[in-house]
Parts: sequence; C-alpha cells; structure tokens
Amino acid sequence: MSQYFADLQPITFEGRDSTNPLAFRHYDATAMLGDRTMAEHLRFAVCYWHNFVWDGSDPFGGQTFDRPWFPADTMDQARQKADAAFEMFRILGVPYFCFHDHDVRPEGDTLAESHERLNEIADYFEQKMEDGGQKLLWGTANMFSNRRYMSGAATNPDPDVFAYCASTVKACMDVTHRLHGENYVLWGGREGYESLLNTDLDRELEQMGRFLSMVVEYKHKIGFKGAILIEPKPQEPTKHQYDYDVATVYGFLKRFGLEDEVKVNVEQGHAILAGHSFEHELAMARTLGIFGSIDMNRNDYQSGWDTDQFPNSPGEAALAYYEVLRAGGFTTGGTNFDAKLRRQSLDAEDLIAAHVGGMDICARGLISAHAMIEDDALEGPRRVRYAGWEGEAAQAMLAKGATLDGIAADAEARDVNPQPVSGAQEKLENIVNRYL
Ligand code: XLS
Ligand code: NI
Ligand code: NI
Repeated sequence: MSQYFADLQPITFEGRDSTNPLAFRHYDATAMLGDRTMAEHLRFAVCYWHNFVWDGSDPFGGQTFDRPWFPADTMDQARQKADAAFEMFRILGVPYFCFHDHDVRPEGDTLAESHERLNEIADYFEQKMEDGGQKLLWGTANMFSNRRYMSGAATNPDPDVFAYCASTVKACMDVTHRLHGENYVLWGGREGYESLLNTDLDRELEQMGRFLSMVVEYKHKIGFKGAILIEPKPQEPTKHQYDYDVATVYGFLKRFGLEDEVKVNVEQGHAILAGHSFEHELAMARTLGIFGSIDMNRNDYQSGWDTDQFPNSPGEAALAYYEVLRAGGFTTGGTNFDAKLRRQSLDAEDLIAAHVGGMDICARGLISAHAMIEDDALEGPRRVRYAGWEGEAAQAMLAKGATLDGIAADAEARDVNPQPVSGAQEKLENIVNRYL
C-alpha cells in the first residue's frame, strides 16, 4: 500500500455547517436526488495525468512537485505511482478514474514493448480495481506529447505516423475494453495545424475521418459496449484544431456518417477557449443527440489559457448540471476532473483538498439544478415564451407541405402585426440565483 497520503483518512460527508476543509459539505454520495443517488448522478472520476504525471512545470519553469515515483521511467515507479493513485481514489471515495497509456507506463523502445508494458500495468490495475471497487470511466491514448506527433497524429503528413497511431489506439482500446471502461476518448491535440501554408486540409480531414471510422469498426469488432467520445477543443497545442467545438464535431461526424456512433466529452475550459459558455456546449450536444461526458475543469478567465483548474463557482456548476439533467443525465459518461493543482500547491494534502472542493461544488450545482427542474423554475417560463407555437396554425407552418408563399399569403390575409414581448432575462437570472 502507498505511504504517499500516509495519515489522510477517507473523506466523509459532514454537512453544510462543517468547517473541516477535508470533509464534504454538499456531496453526500448515497443521498437520493430524484431517482438516483448523488454518486449515480455525478459519476466522479479522477484523472491520472494531472495528478500523478505532471511535475508542476510551466512554459517558463521546471518541476516544482516532488513525488516519490518521479521520474517514473521504470515499471517499478509506474507501480508505485499506481499505488498512490488508487490510495487517493480510496480516500476520496471516487467511483471512477481515467488515464492515457502514457500516464501509466514508461514508453518502450518498440511499439510491442510499449504495449506489453501497458498490459502489465493493466494487470496491476485489474487487481486494484477488484480490491477497491473503482471503475474505469474512460481510457485514451496520448498522441500529442512525443515529438513523433508534432505534425499530427492521424492527420500527419507521414503515413507511418498514421500506422503508429492505429497500433497505439488499438492497444488502448483493448486495454480499456479489458478493464471494462465505460467510454473511449479521442482528444486530438495535434489534429490541426500551425500554418495553412504547409497544410493539406483536404487530406488531413479525410485521414481523420477514415481513422475515426476504423476506430468505430474496431469497437464493434471487439464487442466494446462503451461509447466512443471526441473531446472538442479549438486550439492549444495547435493553433487551430479540427475538433473546434461541439457543433464543428457534429458536422464532421455527419460528413463521415458517424453521428450515431460517436458522442462528445465536453470540457468546460475548452468551451471557454472556443468562445462559448460551458452550458452552450452542453445544450448543443444534447440537442444534436451527441452528449456523452464532461471534463469539469475551468480556465482562468484573465489568462485565456487552458489552465485546467478545479471548478469553484456554484453558479457555473448549477447551469452545467442543469444541461446535464436536461440531457437525461449521464449514461456511460461522468464528471471527470481533468484538473490540476497550481504549481505552488506542493503537498499531498493539496491533491485531496482540490478534489474535495471540486466534488462539493459539483454536488452543490447538481442540487441547485435538480431543484430548478423539480420546480419547473426555468422550463415553466420557457414554455410560456414559446406557447404560441403550440397552436394548430403555428404547427401547420412547420409541417411538411407548408410553403413559403402559402405562409406569406396567409400572413398578408391576416395582416399579421407581431407585438414584441419581454425576454425577462434579469428575472430569470434572479430565479437561478435563488437556487444557488
Ligand atoms: C487537453 C485535454 C486532455 C483530454 C484527454 O486539453 O483536455 O486532457 O481530456 O486527452
Ligand atoms: Ni483540456
Ligand atoms: Ni480534457
């Protein structure tokens, strides 16, 4: 067992009045909210990479964290890291975790050796998952850190990189399947360009479409029942990423006939980078029928980078979970903290405190969102606003067979003269604030 979190005890729910910084004030895992427990609604996951791999470096400075398993380039260190990770999952009481191949084992000298090592660590995980009851929310491949991916993964000008990616994703899907992962995620950090001057856009999009189609075919071939998820992000690391936002991803899926096969993992910080709100991206995913899962980490609103901070705004969390609930809640998806500490937060306890706070904010948001839905607080006024469309004549305008000139003739005959009605945004904002 890991000694990393030596004297930290499992976190418990103490209620709103608790002043204990290492207790939940809102997240009461087994409390019912409608037909599900809070744990079932939220389906929390801890990510491996930011917590156990990242060393605190930023573009201007190196390592600040001192973890006993660093530099993690041997399998022994990989196991030590896994021990600490599962110890943290246990302390937090989170049901799920997520990882990239690159996070959990050092890369081998050959593809075969890399896959062997991945499988060896998966064996180690399997035992720990059985002992601790944690499950895999999603697996994924890191096809952005190594310099071989600098010009793209599936969109690389070099076909050997495409082949390398096929082998890597196959291995990661196999391991995800073996560990009963509930989703498989593709985030295309290098699937984009730095300069159009050296980029063949036509080819790259075609390559990406073929690659994803083969991923979907392989999923069916091995009988993986989880969802394939794309994680949109507009830029960072590349200047322009093809999976810009939810709507762009949907258009791409449509083009390759994959809209019923692939969903999205929406990240709050990525939504902001794309110039949207998180709730916009979630609502868009819902209405397009591709809502899958969320990465619940925000950005700093001043710096404009993907700073991957833990959520800490009750208002933002409430509006996000409102959209999650409107989408019917999670099925295979969940709430992943793709979030990292600030680089000055050096202690093991900081890792725990960050997640406790993040989980609590999400729970608080969920409770508010659930109450707004129960009370019809927003849907009521929304229905009233669109009530005119429930009338027979209004519906007929949208029905098949209606024509522009037919409607025009009717409008002219009735001499329609629409009277503007208040959108009442401030009243609605006041309503939301009452629930926070
Ligand atoms: C990076 C992404 C990444 C994905 C997984 O910005 O959020 O962490 O979630 O590859
Ligand atoms: Ni991100
Ligand atoms: Ni992410």
